[in-house]
Amino acid sequence: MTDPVRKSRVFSGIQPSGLLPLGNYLGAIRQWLGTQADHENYFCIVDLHAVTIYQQPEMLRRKTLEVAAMYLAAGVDPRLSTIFVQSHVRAHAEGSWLLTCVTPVGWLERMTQYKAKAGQRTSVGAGLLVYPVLQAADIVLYDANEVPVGEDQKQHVELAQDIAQRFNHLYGETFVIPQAVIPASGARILALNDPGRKMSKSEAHQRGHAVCLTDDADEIRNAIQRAVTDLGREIVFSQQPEKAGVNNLLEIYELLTGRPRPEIEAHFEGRGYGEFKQEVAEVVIEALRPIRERYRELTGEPDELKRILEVGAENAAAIAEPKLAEMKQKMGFLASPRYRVK
Ligand code: AQP
Repeated sequence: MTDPVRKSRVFSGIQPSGLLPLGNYLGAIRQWLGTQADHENYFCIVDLHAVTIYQQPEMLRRKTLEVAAMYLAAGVDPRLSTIFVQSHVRAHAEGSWLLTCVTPVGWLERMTQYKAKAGQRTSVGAGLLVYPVLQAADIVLYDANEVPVGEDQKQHVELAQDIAQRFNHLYGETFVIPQAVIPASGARILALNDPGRKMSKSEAHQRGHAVCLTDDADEIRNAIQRAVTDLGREIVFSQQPEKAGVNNLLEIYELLTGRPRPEIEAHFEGRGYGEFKQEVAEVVIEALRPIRERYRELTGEPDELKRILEVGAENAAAIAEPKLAEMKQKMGFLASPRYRVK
């Protein structure tokens, strides 16, 4: 299905539902930077996903621009990558409906994120159940080969594979089957105050849960100094549950310094947790400083951000709309001049 001369295509996105925590940066955005030069990249601000949970409208508008600013500040280059807002390309919503109709409800009820989020609520919006189908549409409309995400999204990308295969089976070869790309380290950055859970945007406002990319030096120092570790003394990479807090801080240190694991363990050998946390905090502060400064400049230029997003939406629609037209044609919809693809 993939055109042998086209570059491998990458699609990924982040919800504009809050301040971006370090987990989003290490699990997703940092991976994106690695594919910019030699892949065709589509990095989306997935606002249609964000509204599966109520968003205060003015906040959603603001957060959408803030996430765009954060992509740029973190190094996503609009000359190399298409940056756009999901709701600006209508094919996502329409394609999602078409895919919903080929998706058994049992596949959606199996999703662990749905079960976890639905379990926390008395009333569950239907969007929460079907949003993995929207995510599948996001990916397959671009015939994306690679989907760089954190570990929490692995199951959703596998669902996108199943949905694409089912559509191909019912209506003939239409979609490339996407592959999740999950980093070896940083795939699941844990909550600093509870290393049994992942660090997440929706909880980033809780004291001590996360470091956000916009935090200043004192906020970062405080969060890391308070990070939950264990009663032991060994500063070593370990998959043992009781070492999860230390392992988490070590992974953050590893990713931000690029030093090999044995060298890091040797560096911290014999040192106490207090000193260890201090050094991790300084590394995080220095790594985030340029991002925070650039972010501040960019949020002062909303017109420029909107211009970049407009160009991005045009580029994205140029790929997604013909794919949607192909889906509709294959499914048997009567063509209409009102829906002619530009
Ligand atoms: N802790 C994490 N470690 C590594 N990667 C992560 N990602 C998210 N958290 C971590 C990856 O970041 C991308 C964007 O995901 P998202 O917008 O769903 O972010 P979130 O922080 O998970 O957002 P929410 O709204 O707070 O969701 P919940 O409540 O589900 O945690 C994805 O590639 C994701 O894998």
